Amino acid sequence: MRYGLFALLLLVSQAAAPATISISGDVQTPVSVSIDDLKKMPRTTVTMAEHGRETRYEGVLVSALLARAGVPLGAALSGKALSTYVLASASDGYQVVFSLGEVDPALTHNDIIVADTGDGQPLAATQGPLRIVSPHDVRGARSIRMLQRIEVVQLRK
Ligand SMILES: Nc1nc2c(c(=O)[nH]1)N[C@H]1C(S)=C(S)[C@@H](COP(=O)(O)O)O[C@H]1N2
Ligand SMILES: [Mo]
Repeated sequence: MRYGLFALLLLVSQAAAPATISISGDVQTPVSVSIDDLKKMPRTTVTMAEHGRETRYEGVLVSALLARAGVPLGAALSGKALSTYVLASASDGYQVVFSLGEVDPALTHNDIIVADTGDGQPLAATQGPLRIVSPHDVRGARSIRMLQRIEVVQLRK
């Protein structure tokens, strides 16, 4: 019985993703970004088809969030900085990686965003409250739901 309650609490704590994500690792300044912060930033809309159904996601480019943490982008994304990757982790333990070059709109056209709404509605608990959407991937596998944190790793320093 006691164990049952413990298991339930564990399940609940794992299921709830925060409305704030942290950006840390090889950054100039670690930052945490809330949904309120996202609403005040330049917004990007993308559509992604899953199971034959299109959803219109809205949010902020991952690159704009990385810029806040002082990650090199644009002209500064050259040389050793190009060995940098972006690790995204979710509250269910799921993790995906993007290269820094893939998320920089000055280098590639991937429109990878942290979304806070789908079809104009806040994301359901199984999706959000925050989710990365990588709309030009062939499959949705890297569009990580229940996003918790973003860590930046520069391999060559
Ligand atoms: N946190 C988390 N995100 C995830 C997954 C997961 O297991 N956990 N599965 C991925 C896979 S394989 C797919 S196809 C899409 C499915 O997204 P949907 O449930 O919105 O269709 O979510 C991706 N994001
Ligand atoms: Mo998938």
